[in-house]
Amino acid sequence: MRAWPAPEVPQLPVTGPPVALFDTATGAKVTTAPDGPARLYVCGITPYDATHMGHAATYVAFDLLNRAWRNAGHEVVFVENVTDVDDPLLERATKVNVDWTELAERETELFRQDMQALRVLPPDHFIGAVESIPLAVGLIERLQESGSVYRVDDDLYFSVTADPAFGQESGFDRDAMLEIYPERGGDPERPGKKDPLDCVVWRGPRDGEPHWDSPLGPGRPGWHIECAAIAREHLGVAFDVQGGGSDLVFPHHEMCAGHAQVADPSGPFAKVYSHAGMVAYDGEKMSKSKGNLVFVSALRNSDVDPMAIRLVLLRHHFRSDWEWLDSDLWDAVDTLADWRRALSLGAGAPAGPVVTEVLAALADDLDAPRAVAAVQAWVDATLGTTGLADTSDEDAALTIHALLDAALGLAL
Ligand code: 5CA
Ligand code: ZN
Repeated sequence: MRAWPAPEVPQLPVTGPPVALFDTATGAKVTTAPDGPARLYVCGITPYDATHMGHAATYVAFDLLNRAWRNAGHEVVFVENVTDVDDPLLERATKVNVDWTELAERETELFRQDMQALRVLPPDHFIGAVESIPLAVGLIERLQESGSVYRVDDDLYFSVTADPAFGQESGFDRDAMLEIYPERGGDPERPGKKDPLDCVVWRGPRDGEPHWDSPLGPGRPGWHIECAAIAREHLGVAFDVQGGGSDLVFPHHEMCAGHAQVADPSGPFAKVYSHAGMVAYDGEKMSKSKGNLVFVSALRNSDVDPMAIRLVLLRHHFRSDWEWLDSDLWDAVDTLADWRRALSLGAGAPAGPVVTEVLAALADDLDAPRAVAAVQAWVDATLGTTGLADTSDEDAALTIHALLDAALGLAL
């Protein structure tokens, strides 16, 4: 499907360092070393409601990775899916009595506008679950050939034991998996399964649900096979980074890895699994099912500067869990007013060390709070609030302006 228009990104005069990321699978920081273009897959939205701050935080985090790679001199191939057919979308469509395809199209369009406003670079391939059904069917057929798929009534299940590396992505032990599985769309109690952790890859037709004809029989793909199939098709084996929120560590990314690794055991699904922390509101994880939401579009409709929203997100390390506070938004608005004032002076404190520090911070597991602090120190020095400003750099504002845009996605 169509993505959203790409913003202009300035080219920086210096090259940033190699990008390191914390990897969920190994529990260690790993320096990414793309072999050719850097290959990134980020799990996209299930479009049944508007983009909330949790989604925005996750997509801005991986946008920082995209930018850090580009600033380090890499080309990037970025793929993102849209889960435009799945249980929560169908349930919501039924509840509000709207055609599920209309709901999905409407919310996907709103997401595009939100991402554009936040200056998130668009994916090169923005792929819907429905349009990728042939890919999912192809992958399931390959899994059938390897003997890792079995039938329960009209549904097809994947045997998790077929992947010797099953469990390595999340690092969860079996008890932890069994506890969390039913909370995240799993069906451990379904009679007829060989292992309670096995997951559905093809769901036979149900009354009132859409289904498609296929060589597997009529039905629709499971959630995990969707991302595994799209990522394999567009990024191949052992791509650089699989990204998403930490609520996807298990089962989603574990199952995706399982499907892909059984289909092609020549390498891991992804080299690094990177996960963003959860954003809370009113003391609980912000989620469509709980309804404790702050929407990007609602703030945009109230004339809030999207760059202020982006700055609030950047002030939290992407891997930490944090709570959205409305007061932080107004702080960010004030901060941006200071930053714009400093940039309007033209000359300012030396910009070179700020460029080095911001690129180094972002290349070190996307440490945006450290990058923001470096910019703030430059603004303070330039505005003379911390001691004497050294206004020896005539082009400081131009340099910082380009840096903010290229590295942090803040166009001021
Ligand atoms: N369509 C699937 C992924 S294939 C899905 O999880 N969709 S979603 O709409 O529920 O979430 C979209 C992305 O936002 C996922 O990466 C998810 O991990 C992330 N996300 C959801 N809620 C939050 C939150 N409260 N804080 C941070 N990230 C979140
Ligand atoms: Zn996914």
